[in-house]
Amino acid sequence: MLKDVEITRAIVESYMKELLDSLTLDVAIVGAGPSGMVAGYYLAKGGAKVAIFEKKLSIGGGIWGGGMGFNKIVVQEEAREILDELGINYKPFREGLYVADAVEVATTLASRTVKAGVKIFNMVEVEDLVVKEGWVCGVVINWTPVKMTSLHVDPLTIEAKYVIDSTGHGAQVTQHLLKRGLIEKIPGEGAMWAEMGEKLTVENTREIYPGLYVTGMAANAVSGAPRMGPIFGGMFLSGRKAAREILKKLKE
Ligand code: 48F
Repeated sequence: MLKDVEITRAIVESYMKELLDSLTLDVAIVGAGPSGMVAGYYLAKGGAKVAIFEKKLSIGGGIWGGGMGFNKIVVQEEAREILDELGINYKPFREGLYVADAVEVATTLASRTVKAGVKIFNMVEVEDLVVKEGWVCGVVINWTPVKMTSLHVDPLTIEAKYVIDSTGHGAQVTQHLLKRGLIEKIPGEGAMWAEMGEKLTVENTREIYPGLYVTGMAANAVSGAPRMGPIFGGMFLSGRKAAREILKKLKE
């Protein structure tokens, strides 16, 4: 016999177990877009305890729509090995430039990330950072519907050795440091220039404040570097770079 309340118990018990297990993390990633998920994948593969908090119901960020809703994304040679590592198919467009199906990229990347051991909490918005003595050491979370309806409901807290701002164009998480005067400015992304934007998104992937890394478009937004449109190699390389740097520090 299938009891209705049994379904509820199965969901509540298993969710709460995972939430309790994620209260203390090696790395809390904010945003399940391409750079955040790739970072999560490599961190988990490297043995780190990592969770991603995504405010939307769906994961994938800007992957799904490709360019203007034409659901294809472009990836350059430098990032091809990441597609291979993840088992994502692609077709050469010309030498050194490849096209992948946006739906396959979003679903396969999400699947590989979760199977690597990353817990993704969707519908959870990071509304602030925990900062103590000049070090970012956690995130402040709330349900997205609470934020959307502006209900007066206090949030909860997750402790993490490192936080990654993978929130894309707005650098939502780093904004909290700016508003408190802990960093000087966030210039915002520059005008479209794919080649430069792709190069700089990887260069700008860094620890912007003790304990806080930026990846992907957030890395360019905090550095005033160009946007690049639907080419994604830089996003993947940025996520991998942040993961590698954090793994090194976690082992120190
Ligand atoms: O924007 P997004 O895809 O970030 P990305 O990894 O990739 C950018 C590309 O998609 C594309 C591009 C070039 O290739 O320019 O735009 O830099 O994903 C960011 C994710 O963060 C979530 C948001 O819903 C999206 O899924 N997000 C944003 N703010 C918050 C958040 C927040 N405060 N809490 C939780 N999730």
